[in-house]
Amino acid sequence: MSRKTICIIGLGYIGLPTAAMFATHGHKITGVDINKNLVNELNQGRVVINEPYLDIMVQAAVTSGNLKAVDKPCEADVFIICVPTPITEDKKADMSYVRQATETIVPYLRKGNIVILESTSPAGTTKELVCPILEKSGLKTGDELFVAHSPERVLPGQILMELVNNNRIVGGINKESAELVRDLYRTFVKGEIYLTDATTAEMCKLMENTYRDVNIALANELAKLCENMGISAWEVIKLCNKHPRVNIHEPGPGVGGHCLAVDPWFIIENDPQTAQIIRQARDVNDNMPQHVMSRIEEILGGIEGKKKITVLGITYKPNIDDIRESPVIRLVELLEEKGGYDISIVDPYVKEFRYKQENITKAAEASDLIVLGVCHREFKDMRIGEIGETMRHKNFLSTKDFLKREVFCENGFNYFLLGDKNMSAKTL
Ligand code: SAJ
Repeated sequence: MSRKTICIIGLGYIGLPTAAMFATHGHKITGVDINKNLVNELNQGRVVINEPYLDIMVQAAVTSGNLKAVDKPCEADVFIICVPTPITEDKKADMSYVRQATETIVPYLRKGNIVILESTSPAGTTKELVCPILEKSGLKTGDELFVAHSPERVLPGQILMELVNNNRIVGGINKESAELVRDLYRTFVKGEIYLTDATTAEMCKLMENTYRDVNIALANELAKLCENMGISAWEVIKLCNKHPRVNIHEPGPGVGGHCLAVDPWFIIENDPQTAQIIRQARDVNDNMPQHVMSRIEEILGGIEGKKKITVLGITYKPNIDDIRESPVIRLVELLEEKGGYDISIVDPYVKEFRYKQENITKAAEASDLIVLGVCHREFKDMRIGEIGETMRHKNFLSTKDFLKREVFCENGFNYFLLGDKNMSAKTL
């Protein structure tokens, strides 16, 4: 494809890697963001988000002159909208950023331009919200202005690799739009690119994340069932997954992040009467921190007075610094609301957080319980014997089957695992 000028609105977790990718493949990119600090840093080749190798790629893109950041859109061949679509308190899609972003590009649109919505959006957004705004330019969408939804599908922690290798869906408002957008992404996408209509593409994105959310809810329900039955959900899952058509997900303290805990609500909002399973799954997953809290109360039930709990890991998933919608933080809030707990937190990925300490042994001093919230790789080989020495009561509750139970038992711990019978050193 010939060299294009591309204006990318929103330089967050998706917009920035996408901008860097297009820029290092020869296109000329203007990145637009309302965050002045981000714009300034970027123009110096610096990145404010933490994603492996992104800093190197952005620096290369800025140095080459193919990427610059500004705070207002400008004329271009292509416009890509990558702004957030959060949910409101009452779980409705907040489309204000998409609406605003679309409005800001209207004065710069010219005949023959391409507009792509990448933000995860309720089904129907491209046709019913974006296109009517774009037509204020006087250009006819589908004819003079080519419009598509092409959802991002990348996993935080491996964004650059997945941008290139994942299959991609392009949903055009008509065939020509879809084909033009496919040709553009071909610049760097090595995976397959599948064409469809815009509303189908929007629903695909929502359903991919909903599929995962519902399956995690199923695993969490299994965890609770197994606890009641006195067997291990982890063993059940391991064995079930030997079946060629079964893939049970992992239970855990809940579902976090800005995708799985959000996107299913866009489907529910559209048709709450029909989206029954999706709604229940959301409730099951949202209730997991409460479930972990009950297990904590059970374990510490016999201890009088104030209790100390050390929490290991508070991000929404392992080996990243993102704490958005983290279920472990919800658990910390539940402990605070309940009261009567001293809390200490260790998380090597999070720079600052209340109760945060750097060293596990120090943090665990005089603790009655350690809770493993997130399986950061740094926790794999912690010296549990040494840590246990300073604790008041040697209790360990793991929300994931990540560590070796035997090591805890050898060191005199009561080891508890979410989704498993209440097994302690004494009952082993
Ligand atoms: N989790 C479980 N059990 C599991 C898997 C995950 O409890 O078996 C939890 C994690 O601990 C975490 C949450 O789910 O709290 C979400 O983590 P994740 O790794 O499943 O997904 P995200 O939110 O980081 O990224 C997802 C991805 N979607 C799918 O895998 C279908 C990614 O490809 C999307 O691009 C991203 O959402 C997005 O931006 O929509």
